[in-house]
Amino acid sequence: ESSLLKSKFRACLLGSSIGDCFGSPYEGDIITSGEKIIIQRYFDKLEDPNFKGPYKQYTDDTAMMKSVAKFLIDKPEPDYKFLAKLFVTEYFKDPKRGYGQNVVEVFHKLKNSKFDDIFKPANEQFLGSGSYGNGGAMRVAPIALYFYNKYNYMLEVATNATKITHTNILGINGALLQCIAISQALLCDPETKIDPKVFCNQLCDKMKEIEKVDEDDLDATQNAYQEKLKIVENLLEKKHDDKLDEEVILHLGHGISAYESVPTAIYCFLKAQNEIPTIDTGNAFRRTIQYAITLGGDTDTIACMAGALAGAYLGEEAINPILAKQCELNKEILELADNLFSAREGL
Ligand code: 8NA
Ligand code: MG
Ligand code: MG
Ligand code: MG
Repeated sequence: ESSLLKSKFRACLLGSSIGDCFGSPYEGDIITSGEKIIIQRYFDKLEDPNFKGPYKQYTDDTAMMKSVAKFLIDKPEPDYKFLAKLFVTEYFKDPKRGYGQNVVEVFHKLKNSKFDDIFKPANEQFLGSGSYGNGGAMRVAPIALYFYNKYNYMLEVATNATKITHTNILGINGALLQCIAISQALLCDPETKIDPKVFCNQLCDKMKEIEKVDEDDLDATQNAYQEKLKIVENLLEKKHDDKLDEEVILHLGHGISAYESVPTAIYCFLKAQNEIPTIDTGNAFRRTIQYAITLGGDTDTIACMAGALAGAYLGEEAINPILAKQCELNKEILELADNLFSAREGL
């Protein structure tokens, strides 16, 4: 039904930005069990209707996701030069939003070359190997929503939108995995519990197609995400204790590379559909974001990706409006989601 779909669009983009805004104060931290209690209180406060504090500010994750949404809304056909200009304009308008080092260099090169070849600057980074950061994945949500029923085209657009800044195969495939996971979550009925095994296996089958390479290309990264998804599945079967979080960090990661963060976000999303002993809330959306943050590391980006998945699955009813109001751009993000939904009509 179209009202459920619209609610999922709104919750996906809002969930993404909530994860970014709430996770950002903890970015780069190692979270001890004492700090997990502090994070529980932090969320309790954010849900308290009497709590008055400054907005939680958004970072590069939301800034770039906004540009991707605009790119789809404003033009009938994907125009990647337009997207590159949106990224660069947004960056120079407000550069202090925690962008990655490499990506800033790409923005300068794009600007100085007058957007002559928009894929060239990213291609030149890291001695030609390109960035494997999670920047492509953190901003991919609008593409997953917009093209959720045009699978092959969705992959093409997500690939090109990523390659403006990230050309390493791990950066691209990480963005594709997050994109596929969102479109899959979007199609799940929020009234029915997701079977994590089925969800992971579906993702794994799709990554098998994507990671398929020439037989003579024995690149060690060719099964990278399929292997990670198997670890996700295994970890989801284990009983929760403090040691398990350490295992998650060790085997899935919590870093700024796509490889060490996209599977982690998927794990957080699936795990949080059930109770987690260290997190006191009955709300699966909050649990997803809060759990992602308690893993530490690249908290804003992992919570952003996990939040997009939870929103796409659960819809807007699952997001406490009091909590959402603490997020700097909450109104603007919902407007973007509505415009994205409308722009799809006739597609
Ligand atoms: P990016 O493309 O600049 O990549 C991020 C970083 O990953 C780079 O600066 C490098 O250090 C490293 N990296 C990526 N590819 C390679 C490679 N091929 N060889 C060696 N090193 C490489 O930025 P992005 O857009 O992917 O963003 C990734 C993360 O950085 C996001 O979390 C974003 O919020 C940002 N960020 C993270 C932190 C943090 O402490 N976790 C702090 C500030 C910014
Ligand atoms: Mg960020
Ligand atoms: Mg940041
Ligand atoms: Mg980050």
